[in-house]
Amino acid sequence: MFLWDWLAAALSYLGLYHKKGKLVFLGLDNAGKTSLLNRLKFGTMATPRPTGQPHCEELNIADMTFRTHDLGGHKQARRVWREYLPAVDAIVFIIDVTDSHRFQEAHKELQGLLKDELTSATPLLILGNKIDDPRAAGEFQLRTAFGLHGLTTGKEPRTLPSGQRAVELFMCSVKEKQGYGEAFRWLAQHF
Ligand SMILES: Nc1nc2c(ncn2[C@@H]2O[C@H](COP(=O)(O)OP(=O)(O)O)[C@@H](O)[C@H]2O)c(=O)[nH]1
Ligand SMILES: [Mg+2]
Repeated sequence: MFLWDWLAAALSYLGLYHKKGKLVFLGLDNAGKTSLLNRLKFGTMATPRPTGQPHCEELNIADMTFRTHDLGGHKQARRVWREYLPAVDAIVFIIDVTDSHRFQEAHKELQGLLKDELTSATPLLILGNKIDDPRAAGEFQLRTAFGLHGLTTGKEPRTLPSGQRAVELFMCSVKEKQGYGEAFRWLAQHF
């Protein structure tokens, strides 16, 4: 298969073929953002990382731009990704579901994002990643830890009342290629 065919196939799988927009992947370090980006880029988990951890990576395929930013840590980084937010069409917030010690830290970041007036109408996909790992928290447990009961707007395809922000949690494994296809197809119908 030619590279172009591969990329077109990858985009159609995600419901993003012929779509135009900017997506940003946010989450604590180690959540799986770079792995997800590489899945889109090469279809592999390989993480070329010769010079330490970049805080920001970008990928362009056709009319779609994907960017990753690590959350948490110092204010300087926050300023950088926040400047990018007004241009963003959809947000993907990734959580490592095996790392319950950092749920509180990740929850704080998610709360900050939910409160941010810059993106109060931007569709938000929350990915609970690494469900292949035996230590993974279940979906209900994750919804409880992140205060998502009653907050998410539903996995079924439907049009939301105007002004209502689309927010939903999907569990996935970037490693095992599970769950994120459905999640992106959900996201794609909201922008
Ligand atoms: N078990 C498992 N490990 C994963 C999965 N996705 C990513 N990882 C691993 O988690 C670590 C951090 O991933 P990375 O993409 O660098 O996270 P980032 O800091 O958010 O960019 C790496 O060792 C990945 O191989 C997954 O679905 N399952
Ligand atoms: Mg990374």
